Amino acid sequence: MIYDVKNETLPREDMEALQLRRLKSLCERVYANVPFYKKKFDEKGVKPQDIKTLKDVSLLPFTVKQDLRDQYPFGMFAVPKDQIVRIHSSSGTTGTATVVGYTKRDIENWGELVARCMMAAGASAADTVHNAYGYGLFTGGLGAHYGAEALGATVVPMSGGSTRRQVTLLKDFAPDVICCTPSYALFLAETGLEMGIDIRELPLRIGIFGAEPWTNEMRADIEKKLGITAIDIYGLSEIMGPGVAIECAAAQDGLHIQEDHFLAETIDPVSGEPVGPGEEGELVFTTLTKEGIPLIRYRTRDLTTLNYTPCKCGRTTVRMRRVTGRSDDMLIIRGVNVFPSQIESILIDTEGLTPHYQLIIERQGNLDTLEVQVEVNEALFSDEIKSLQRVESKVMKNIKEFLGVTAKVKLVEPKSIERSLGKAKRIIDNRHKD
Ligand code: DLL
Repeated sequence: MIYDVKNETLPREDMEALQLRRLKSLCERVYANVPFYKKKFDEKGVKPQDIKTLKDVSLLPFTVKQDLRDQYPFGMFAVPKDQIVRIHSSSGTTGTATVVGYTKRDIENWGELVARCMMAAGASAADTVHNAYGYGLFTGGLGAHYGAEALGATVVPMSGGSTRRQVTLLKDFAPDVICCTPSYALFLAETGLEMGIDIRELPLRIGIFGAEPWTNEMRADIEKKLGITAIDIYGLSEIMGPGVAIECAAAQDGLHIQEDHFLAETIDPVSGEPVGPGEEGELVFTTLTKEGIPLIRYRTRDLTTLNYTPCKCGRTTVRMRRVTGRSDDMLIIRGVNVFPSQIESILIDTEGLTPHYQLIIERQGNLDTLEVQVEVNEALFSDEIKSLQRVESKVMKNIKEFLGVTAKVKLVEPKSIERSLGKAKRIIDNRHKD
């Protein structure tokens, strides 16, 4: 089922005409109202009137996270403060927070877009949605909440934390849909088993998971352990929050970008030049309808490919391959580029290991060292030492063979790696500490 048939199935020419119209008006708006953009446009020698085709977007300047930090807190807003009805902020792991503001219309659009996502995931107005994304300054909680309400579903505004209580309510309220990070979904399944509640036996049907990278292997694991269909939802605070793109349940093959609101490009992260469809690049978004804090060519740092081929669900919107890494998450271990997701795939594919892991990077002298700590499951834990050693060397061998780096692999006890209630912390990089 498609929530907004008209806008989600526009023929390509109509979509592009709509995008161009919106892009032109966006450029006029930011040039007139945001001194930061006026300066950027002037420095590049580009005027709003220079945008004649969609391809002309490449004439426009990029925006990066640091720009939002430099304009902290409200310098990028394009409307007077009295039109802003909501603020969200992402703290990030480094540096000053970034702040985003929404007008009433922005909030309405966001609700509609997340409602589209929920329907694409297979949910309907008849469903109950257990929302375990954190409420507060993080966009996950309120974003999913307003979307579920716009859809007409019943929302349980659980937020993150109180994991045992979450499991009890999953049993008692029998929701059809759960929203949380993929790593937290696994933690819920694990906690359920400790409490004698097998989530697979509950009516829960659909999980809408995002806010952190995960792999297809992890999806298979979640689907098995929770007995649900696991759908990938993508978004970022700067652009809106959750709901920028979503997988459809029909294909589970790439995430449909809400192109009537967000113009997507992929670029070479080093040169900044556009890359072609199907080629991996950094995802860049221009917000076509945002009023509070419209952004031009925002560099997400997320790596993906764009796929314009038709999808069997009937939506015509471009699909992005799931994001398995960010250009700034890429680890360079002794010169070799390694993404945490590549290691995750190897771990999950290994019998006896769990998706709970951490990567610890140190520098000894001038050499980087990578240690992979991964929890074993109960069965392997109670097996002989010899079996543990066999698994350790198998993982080391696979990492060496597939990724070309030498890693120390340390198997750790079940449940010894700290569980996160939101985004999982997978990387501990001690190289840049004094
Ligand atoms: O994480 C918004 C969100 C909330 C998305 C709930 C989905 C569900 P930020 O905290 O600003 O916003 O973090 C945005 O998280 O640039 C990606 O690197 C990463 N990310 C978000 N969704 C996915 C996903 C929210 N499905 C940053 N797969 C983004 C991979 C994701 N990475």
